[in-house]
Amino acid sequence: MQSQDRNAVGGDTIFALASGGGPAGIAVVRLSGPGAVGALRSLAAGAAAPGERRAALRRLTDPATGEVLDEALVLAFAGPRSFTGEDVVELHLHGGPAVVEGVLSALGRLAGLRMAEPGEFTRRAFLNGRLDLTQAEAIADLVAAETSEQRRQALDQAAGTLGRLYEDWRGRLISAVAHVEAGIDFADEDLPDDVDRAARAAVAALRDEIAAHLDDGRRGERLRAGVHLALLGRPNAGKSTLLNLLAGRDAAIVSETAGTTRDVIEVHLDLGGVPVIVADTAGLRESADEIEREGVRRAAARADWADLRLIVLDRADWPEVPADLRALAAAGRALVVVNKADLRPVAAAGDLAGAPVTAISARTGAGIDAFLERLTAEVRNLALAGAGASPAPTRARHRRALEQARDALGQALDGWPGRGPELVAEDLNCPVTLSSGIQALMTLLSATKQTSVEPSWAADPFPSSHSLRRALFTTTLSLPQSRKSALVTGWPVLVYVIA
Ligand SMILES: Nc1nc2c(ncn2[C@@H]2O[C@H](COP(=O)(O)OP(=O)(O)OP(=O)(O)O)[C@@H](O)[C@H]2O)c(=O)[nH]1
Ligand SMILES: [Mg+2]
Repeated sequence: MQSQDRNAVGGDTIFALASGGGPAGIAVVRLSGPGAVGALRSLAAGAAAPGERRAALRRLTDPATGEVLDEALVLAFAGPRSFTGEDVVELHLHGGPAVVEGVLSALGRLAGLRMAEPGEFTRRAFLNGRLDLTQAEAIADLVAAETSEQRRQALDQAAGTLGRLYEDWRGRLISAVAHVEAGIDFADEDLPDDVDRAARAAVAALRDEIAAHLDDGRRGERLRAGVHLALLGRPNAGKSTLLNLLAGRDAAIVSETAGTTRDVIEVHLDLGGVPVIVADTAGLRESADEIEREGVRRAAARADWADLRLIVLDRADWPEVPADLRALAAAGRALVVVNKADLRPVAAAGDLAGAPVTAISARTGAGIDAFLERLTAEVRNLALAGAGASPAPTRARHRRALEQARDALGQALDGWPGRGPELVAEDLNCPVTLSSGIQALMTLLSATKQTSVEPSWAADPFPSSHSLRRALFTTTLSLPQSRKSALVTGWPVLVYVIA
C-alpha cells in the first residue's frame, strides 16, 4: 500500500488525536504516512488492516506489553485518495482519557512514528496537492466556525470556490502574457492587431474584476473574524445594561454611579448567523479622573475602528442631542437607541444625522425586539451583502495579494507596448509586470515559489523552451489557422508542435 508517490511529503508517519480532548463517547486518533497501516497492524496484534475505506472492529493492544487498550473501530484510506494524499488510518476509540493516552503512547513508541504538529495533516494535504492554500485555510475556518454563516462561507471555500476563481484569473493572465510576449518577440513581423487588442482587453477586464472583488466592503473577512460593534454614549446612558441584555448575562457592572465602566468589555453574540463582538465602553465625557480619562480614550479608539457604532442616548439627551454624539452618528456606520423609555414615553423614530433611531428600555426589554431586528439586518448587511453571488476574500493575506495583482495589471496597462518596429526597451516592462501579477495570484493558491506557467502537454519535445512560449502555443490554438502561422514564424517549438 505504500509507494513513494503516495507518501511524497513526510517520509515519517504522523499521528494525533483528531477529536476534542476530555471524556467523550468516541475519540478519533488519525495517522498519516507510509507507516500508518503497519502501525495499525502492530496495535491490532498482527490482524490485517480492513479493506480500503471499510470499517472493522479490532482489539488494540500495546505491542510492548501486550496490554489491551481498547476495542476500536478502525478505517484505512490508501493514498493518494485520502485527506492528506498519504496512507491514512483512523482509530475510533472509546473516548476516555486513559484509552486515548494508552493508544497515543503505544503509537509514540513505534519506529518511524511521531506526534503531528498542529495543522500538520492539512499541511501535508496541501503539500501533496490535495488542497490549494485557500482550501487549507478554509479547513481551519471550518474547524473554528461558530455561526451558521461562518460555516457556509468556510464550506464554500473548502469546496474550492475561491481557489477556482483565482485559478481562472491566473490562467487568463498567463494567456494574455503569452500574447504580449509574442508581440514583442516578433515585433518585426506582421502580427495580427486583434491579438494585441484582445490581450489588452483581457488584462483590463481582469483588472476590473479583481478591483470589484476587492470592493466588497470586507464582508468575507468580517464574517470570518466577527463584526465589531461598539456601544458608545454618555456615562449612565445604560450601555452596560444593554450589553448585559444582549449577552443574556451580567457581563458588565451596572450602577447608577456615572463613570462605572472603564475597561472595554467584550461579549460574543450570534446575530442571524453572523458572529458579532459587542464592546461596552466608558461613557464619553470630560473627566478629571485619570483612570476614567484612559477609559474614555479607549472608548474613542474603539469607536474609530469598530465596524458599527451603537450610540446609546439617555432620553434626557433626546431630541436635543449633544454635538459630539451627533457627530459620531453623522460619521456613518451607526445606529442610535434612545434608552430608558420606561421612565417616560419617548417619541423616537426616524434618524439622527442619517443613523436610524429606536426607542428602548434596556431595563424592561421594551422595544428590544424591534431594535434587534434592525441590528441583525445591519450586521448581516455588513458581513453578507452580495454573498452567494460570488465568493469574497476572507483574509488580509488574500486582500494583499489581490491588491498587488490589481496594481501590477494597472501598471502594465499604463505601459502597454507599442506595436511594430518602434518597439522600445520600456515595452519589455509590460510582460514582466504582468508576470508579477501572475505571481501574486499564484501566492493565493500556493505557498511555493514555482514558476507561473506549467507545460500544457505532457511530453515537451523542447524542455528548455521558455514556459511562456508553451503557454502561447495553447492560447494560439484558439486562433484561426492563418493567424497561427503568423505567430509561429521563426518559432521552432511552435512549428514543430503544430506540424
Ligand atoms: N429606568 C431605567 N434605568 C436604566 C435603564 N437602563 C439603565 N438604567 C439605569 O441607569 C444606570 C446606569 O446604567 P449603566 O448600564 O451602568 O450605564 P452606562 O452607560 O454603562 O454607564 P457608565 O458605565 O458609567 O458609562 C443604572 O442605574 C441602570 O440601572 C432603563 O432602560 N430604564
Ligand atoms: Mg457602563
